[in-house]
Amino acid sequence: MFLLQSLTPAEHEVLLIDGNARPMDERQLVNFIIEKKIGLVGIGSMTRMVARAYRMADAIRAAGVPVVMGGPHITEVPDEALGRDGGPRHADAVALGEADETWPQIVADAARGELKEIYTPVDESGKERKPSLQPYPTIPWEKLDLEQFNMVPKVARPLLERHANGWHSVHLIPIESGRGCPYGCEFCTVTGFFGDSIRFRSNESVVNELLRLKKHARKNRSQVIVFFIDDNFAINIKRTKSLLRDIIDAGAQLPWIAQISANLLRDEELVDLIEASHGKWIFIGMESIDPVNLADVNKSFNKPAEYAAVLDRLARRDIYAITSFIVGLDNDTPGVADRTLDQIASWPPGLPVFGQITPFPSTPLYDRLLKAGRLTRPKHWLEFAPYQMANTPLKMSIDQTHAELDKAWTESYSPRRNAKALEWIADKPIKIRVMHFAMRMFFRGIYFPQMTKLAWLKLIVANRRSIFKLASEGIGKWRAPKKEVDLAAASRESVQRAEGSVRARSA
Ligand code: B12
Ligand code: SF4
Repeated sequence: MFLLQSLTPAEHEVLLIDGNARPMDERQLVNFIIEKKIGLVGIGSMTRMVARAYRMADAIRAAGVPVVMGGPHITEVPDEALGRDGGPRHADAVALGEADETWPQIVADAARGELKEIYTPVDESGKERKPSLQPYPTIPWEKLDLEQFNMVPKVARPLLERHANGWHSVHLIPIESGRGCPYGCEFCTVTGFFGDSIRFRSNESVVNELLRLKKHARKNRSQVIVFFIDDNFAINIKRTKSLLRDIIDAGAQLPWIAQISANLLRDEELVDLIEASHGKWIFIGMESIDPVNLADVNKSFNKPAEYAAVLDRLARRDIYAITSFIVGLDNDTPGVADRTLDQIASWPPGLPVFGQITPFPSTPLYDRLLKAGRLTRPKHWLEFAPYQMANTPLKMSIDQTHAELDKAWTESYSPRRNAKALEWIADKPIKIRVMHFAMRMFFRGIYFPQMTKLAWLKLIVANRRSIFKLASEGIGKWRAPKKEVDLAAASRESVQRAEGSVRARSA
């Protein structure tokens, strides 16, 4: 949405609301729209939140304000939003595919009251046109109100403002350096959506964006962490290395996170450059430790036998991984959680995340399961339920799959595993261990929502031993330099006293 905002013709003002960061119900949203005199509402959504997006769209349209919808889900099933599949209509217009070029046109049409139903990015001959990303618009981060995107819980901000330089305000800023991934994993929408043509921004444009963000963070005494949202940030290793070198040469390093597939992390030089450019966390779609499962979903380029070496290569440079697994693949049987957890325990610690296999519309997986009559909820998104299967697995039941998923999450973030993770990195600086522990607490919340103070309190009590250990060591370290300073001052004083008495005696 930051990108579309910056592509909006200058005479229009754009207000951004992230439904995750600033949730509103239908009435609140409509009141906001009326109060701000908004003339056109654009809604983007992933499949999992589209039912909510439709509810919002219905309420906005009922209030007489036109709605345009776009994004991956709308592109995959546009008839649904337009009510052409027998269901109710939710949008006045839909933008299919990448809307970089169609959005300004949509806004102009809406301003004239001539909104069309479907906007498709095509060239003069009617062929789909993908934005080249060169040139790339400037996103004016300095001018945007990022308050709704501050990741630090409100209760913790005053304390951190006083004691932790800049950590009261932490922003995870999404930056794309390129689009597209040609690998075509069976469950993934990316190859279908962005096409297998990979496009990159120029190094210069990415470096300039980082430099501006760095300056902004320094000025505001806040922390900026960059999320390179490319689906496979090292898909062209040569180009990624050249970008990272340019970032280092320009001094544009900010802590960053990116998604890179395991096969591309064999390259030592690449990992060296990731470290030097301040890459901290790499999201790796491991999916499964079973090569049969990986072959089934067209992801045989993942080699489970090398996962440990890849994670070790990263951990040696203080880079850790968010390791993502899918439960319910065709070769999974009861006990898959335990088998996976055993493997994970033998690797350097990371942040494992687990999801059930999900047939997203328009993916090869969806078509295969549909043909095989295995979709139990063919329109699962309209009755969205977190972590619930929408198809029958082959070698276990749906209930068994849910139980495996639950086991994987429960055990991965148990106080015992959290303590073990800290033990594994016991020789690392305290800063790294505190960060690791904090990330574990937050990542647990993906599956076990931690929305109340009580939930956090329970979590703290359960992990009290690890917290106590870190806190006592941290306080010791914090006081140590102070003690050193005190000792240095005392010895300076005694030297001065001694010198004074020597001078006095000689006089
Ligand atoms: C960043 C990201 C996240 C972030 C989201 C942060 C945020 N709030 O933005 C995080 C890490 C939290 C995340 C989580 C998840 N994600 Co995600 N994520 C992405 C990622 C990598 C980048 C999104 C992005 O900004 N792209 C760049 C912009 C330019 O592209 P775009 O968003 O598609 O927008 C363009 C067009 O779609 C269109 N457009 C989009 N919206 C609108 C709206 C209007 C009005 C118009 C006109 C046009 C328009 O115009 C834009 C410019 O061309 C995409 C993959 C990808 N490369 O897109 C996956 C992706 C969106 N995620 C996906 C999934 C599945 C998830 C999870 C469900 C994973 C999981 N199993 O838990 C979770 C859900 C989290 C939740 N509860 O909200 C899928 C969605 C598939 C689908 N059909 O819904 C994607 C496509 C990845 C994939 N492998 O298939 N994700
Ligand atoms: S490597 Fe990742 S982004 Fe590329 S097709 Fe596979 S899952 Fe999708």
